Amino acid sequence: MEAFRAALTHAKALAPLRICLGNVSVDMDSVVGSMALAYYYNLRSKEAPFVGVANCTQTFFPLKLDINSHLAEHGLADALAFWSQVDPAKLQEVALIDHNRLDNSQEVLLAPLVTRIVDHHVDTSPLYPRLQEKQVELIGSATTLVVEKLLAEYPSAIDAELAHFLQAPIVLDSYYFEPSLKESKWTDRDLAVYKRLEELGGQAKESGKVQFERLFNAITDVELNLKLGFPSLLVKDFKTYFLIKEGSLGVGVGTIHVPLQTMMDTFGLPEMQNAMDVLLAERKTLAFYCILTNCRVGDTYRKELLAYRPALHDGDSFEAFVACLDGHPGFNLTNRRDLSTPGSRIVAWEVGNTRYSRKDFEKVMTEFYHRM
Ligand SMILES: [Mn+2]
Repeated sequence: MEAFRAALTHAKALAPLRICLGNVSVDMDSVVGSMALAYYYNLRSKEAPFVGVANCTQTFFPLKLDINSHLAEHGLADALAFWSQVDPAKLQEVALIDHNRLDNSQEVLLAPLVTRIVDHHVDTSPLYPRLQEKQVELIGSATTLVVEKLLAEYPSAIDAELAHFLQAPIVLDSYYFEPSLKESKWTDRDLAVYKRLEELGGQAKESGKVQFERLFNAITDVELNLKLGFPSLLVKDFKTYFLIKEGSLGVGVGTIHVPLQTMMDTFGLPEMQNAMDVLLAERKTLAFYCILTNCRVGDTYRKELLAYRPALHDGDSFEAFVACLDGHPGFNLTNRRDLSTPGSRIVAWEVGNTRYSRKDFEKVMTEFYHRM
């Protein structure tokens, strides 16, 4: 861990020339994955070091309760850089981790600099002119792919503490290898990598199950989430999907770990509507906003989906979007409710197939686009 900490802290202290950039949802996989990938590249080459970069501002990052506690626990709070600290004019090279298509806001700026991709999402990448290495495999965690590389080429680089650090996204993304989520949230490759990290001492401090429970509770605690306020919940775990009309009109999807009814009781629908309007006005390329709730009820998970159209947006494409969601066999949406207020359209459902996740919005959007 000492070498990992020293290498990344040193790289961050220099003006970043080469970065490993996680996706804009800034989840554990993106953050740990970007740091691990930077470490791997820096072991492989002594050129200008790669820096692990969280794809957000430094002021946004405290919303990520689980990741902040994970970095602090391992003394790595100073080893991670933020996108807001990077001077794009000085950048020479970008490696994408945990996404293969740049966020719309970064596409023009960074596409000419992308040389490497390590990811586990559906490949929707454009042709990057300088791309040299690309690994896109549909497994549970992008971090699994990076740890596989470290284990194969630099096995002695992972000590017990680093093993414990690296296994966090794998236990989280897989819901600690929840059997019903096999093949959707984890695969045998994720499990094999986790077992190797366990053998290297990742279990010494606490079991993977305990680590999962602790981190998962930091993300999903309803009280802690409500305290953040609704505008923060909208962007805390937020991703945009831009296949509609090839990038001109997108959908933002926020995952929120609070039931819809609890949010409506706490904040009230008018305040929620107002916050979504503000967000959509700020991000001019977004047409609609969706909330995907994900809450644990005992040993099972309950998911709900809400689709929102602000007053000023064209109604026809929203109705087409809602129809696409409604009939989508993947989500298997049930119990449709119309929560529209004067001036806005709000439709909410229960998600019948709780194995379906936000990641699957890529498939939904592709289908929606082809219908239009
Ligand atoms: Mn991921």
